Amino acid sequence: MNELVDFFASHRESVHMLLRHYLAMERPFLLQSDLIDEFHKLCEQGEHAVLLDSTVSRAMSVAQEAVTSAPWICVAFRPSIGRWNYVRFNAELTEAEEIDVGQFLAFKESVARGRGHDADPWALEVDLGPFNREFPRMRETRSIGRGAEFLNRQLSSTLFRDVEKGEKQLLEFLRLHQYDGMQMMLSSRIDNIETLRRNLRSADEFLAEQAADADWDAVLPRMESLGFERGWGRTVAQMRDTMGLLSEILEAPDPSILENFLGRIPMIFNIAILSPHGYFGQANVLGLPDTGGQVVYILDQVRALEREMRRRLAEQGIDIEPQIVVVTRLIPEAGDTTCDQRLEHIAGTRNARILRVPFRGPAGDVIPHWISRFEVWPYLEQFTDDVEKELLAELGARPDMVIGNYSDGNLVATLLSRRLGVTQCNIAHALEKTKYLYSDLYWKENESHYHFSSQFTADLIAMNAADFIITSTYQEIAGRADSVGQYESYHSFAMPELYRVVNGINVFDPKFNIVSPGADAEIYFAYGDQGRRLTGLHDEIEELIYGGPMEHAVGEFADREKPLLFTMARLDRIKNITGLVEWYGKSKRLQGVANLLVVAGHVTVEESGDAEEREQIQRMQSLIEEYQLNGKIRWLGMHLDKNLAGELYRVIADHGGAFAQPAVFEAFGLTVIEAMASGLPTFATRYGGPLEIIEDGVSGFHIDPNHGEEAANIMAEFFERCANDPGYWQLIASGSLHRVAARYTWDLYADRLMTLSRIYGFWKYVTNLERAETRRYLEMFYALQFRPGMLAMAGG
Ligand code: UDP
Ligand code: LCN
Repeated sequence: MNELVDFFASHRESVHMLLRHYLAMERPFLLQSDLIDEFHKLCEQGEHAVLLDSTVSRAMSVAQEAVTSAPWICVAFRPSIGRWNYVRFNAELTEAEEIDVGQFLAFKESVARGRGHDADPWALEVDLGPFNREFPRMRETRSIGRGAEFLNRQLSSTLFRDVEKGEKQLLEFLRLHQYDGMQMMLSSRIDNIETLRRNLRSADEFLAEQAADADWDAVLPRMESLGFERGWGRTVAQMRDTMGLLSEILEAPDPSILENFLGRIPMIFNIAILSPHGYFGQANVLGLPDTGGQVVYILDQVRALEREMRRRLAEQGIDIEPQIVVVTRLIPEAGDTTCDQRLEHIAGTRNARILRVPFRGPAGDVIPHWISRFEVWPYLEQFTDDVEKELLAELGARPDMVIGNYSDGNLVATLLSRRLGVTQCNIAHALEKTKYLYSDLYWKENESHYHFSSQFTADLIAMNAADFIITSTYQEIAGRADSVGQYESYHSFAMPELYRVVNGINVFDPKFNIVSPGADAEIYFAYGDQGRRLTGLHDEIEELIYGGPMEHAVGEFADREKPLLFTMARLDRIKNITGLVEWYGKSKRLQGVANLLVVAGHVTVEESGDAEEREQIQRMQSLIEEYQLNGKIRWLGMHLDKNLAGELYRVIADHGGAFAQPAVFEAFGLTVIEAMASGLPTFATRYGGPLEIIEDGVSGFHIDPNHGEEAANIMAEFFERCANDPGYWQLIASGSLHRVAARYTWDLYADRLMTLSRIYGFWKYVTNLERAETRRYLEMFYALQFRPGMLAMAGG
């Protein structure tokens, strides 16, 4: 940034013009696109062309936002992913100086509060940076989201730096593992490393003499006398292999050996998964308020995790049935869902179940009705107390890991894992902060509806308390070169009159790991996999698409020959289904080559209890009317069961159709991978997960929801090209199938998550004492900031 300050000094006149140009816009806040567009406009005026190809030009290309209050302009620069600098310019004196993030935020606050208001000099500054000073940090942007790999390298190089301490820690860790009173791995007979080394050698000599496929019982007496307990392997060959890994670690630790060894330790028998809000059920719930991909994700995750836990325990020779409990809210007024039942077995698993615990009011009364995810905060402490009791009774033991989902689940996971002393994993699904422009700065204006003061505080507490965080994509953590990541947006932000975050989370923290979800391979498989196709559903699907008037349907297709452009989502504003209908309505070209099939929400406002959905329904109706789309669009206001939805994607593929996901922002986008797994060419938003899921032009296409005309042209061009060259459709279809198979499967997910849980379990054990400072700070933040806000919300 010094370079910029120097350039500023030597080209005062041109820079002065640029600053005046920005001030002349008379907007207190300028976004990245405003800054760049205005910069180019100015450069087009010949005499300022000096700015092009200069330090200023390079700086403006990485400017993220500016705050103006004449004569001042403060600009936030993001020279590379996760790194920020701030510069304050004075347009009158043509001066520039670098400022720190706290000064930048204070300026932003004063501008947001309006002329005559200064930022509060006593505002609480939240800074978690100092607590992490002692902890290893990654430096390279390409390492972001690969925390476990980094930790393994770190652990293997530092574990034995202090040989005595490292060996002692490893030994104690290996003696820690028990299940229901049954000791595993090592017994107290081995109480020092020398004995461990010696006995590993003796065990290997002994095992070398045994049949390679003999099991633990066959070798038990000798192994126990050497201090080894169950858990090393199902067969003698596996036991020798695992012991070999440990010997190698003791000789000279290597990251991949450490990961391999830790991955085999029987540490995870019981898992609790927290997902309080919405309607969590297995049928009739998708599309209900606050109920979408998170439910699909968790149910698929549970099935995959149970399989993987069972496989790993069997490999280690342990005959224990793993248990997974998904904890959610019990809703007495549950409509035609099962959300009023306390316990429900999860289909496709042996043992996993949903445990529902009601929200209770201050007097202990059970809350009967659904509560928006923005309103749950006052109920979560009591919920945590109740969950703790019910969960322990249900499992008959402590869970070995708690996984939180979304802001509310992550907060409950934080409280629970602190009490129970177990590993905590966080999954955001979608962080609300980046969904709405200036949701932090103007939190007060939206507080009565969104309660972001509670939600963002809960997010900060949970993400800092978690032992590890898994995300579906890289961009979820750190964005891209030209866009800010969802987690990155928590690094620094201002909530005037509440607090100012100068270091909330660091994207270089090794707690971040990318573990992408999949699409249920039983349901979403390729259209060409004829033997598995659900042909029994074809008549129903034919009727849904091409039938005449029916309940919950609007419109009929006049020309059945055209391929279908299909979209399916909740009818939320952010999903932008109405945007797609509008682009389609405006594009005669697209109308000429494809029909539009929409599965979303309800077709009449009377059917909906959700204000936002009702507004979207009205908009759909008027767009269809305004653009006279009858004959070209069919809108099904119904929620399709997943088998039907799965077969529908394939039927559309049979007819050379495509899928569109036009969201204004999509955190990940399960429908995108479902469509791709069916072999359906997909056009999806470039804001959020789909930008990373799809390789543009290879496994689908990116569209920009802010440029509808261009998006419509991209789609029309695709259909036109396919009409001339059917091989092109096949090319994109097979690109999509390959992409999903390589990157987005639940088997890959479960394997990775199980490995991570062990690595972070070990890391937690090794660093537990040192993290006490962070924990205590977060507890204070919870007690002094979160609780009063939450109690005020409850009216108490
Ligand atoms: N879904 C469905 N039937 C419907 C609408 C949606 O089965 O009528 C499913 C869809 O297949 C996907 C999930 O709901 O599995 C939506 O997840 P996504 O991540 O796309 O969006 P979210 O709703 O979580 O924002
Ligand atoms: C929530 C969202 O908004 C989607 O983008 C995700 O796909 C879903 O959760 C599952 O993580």
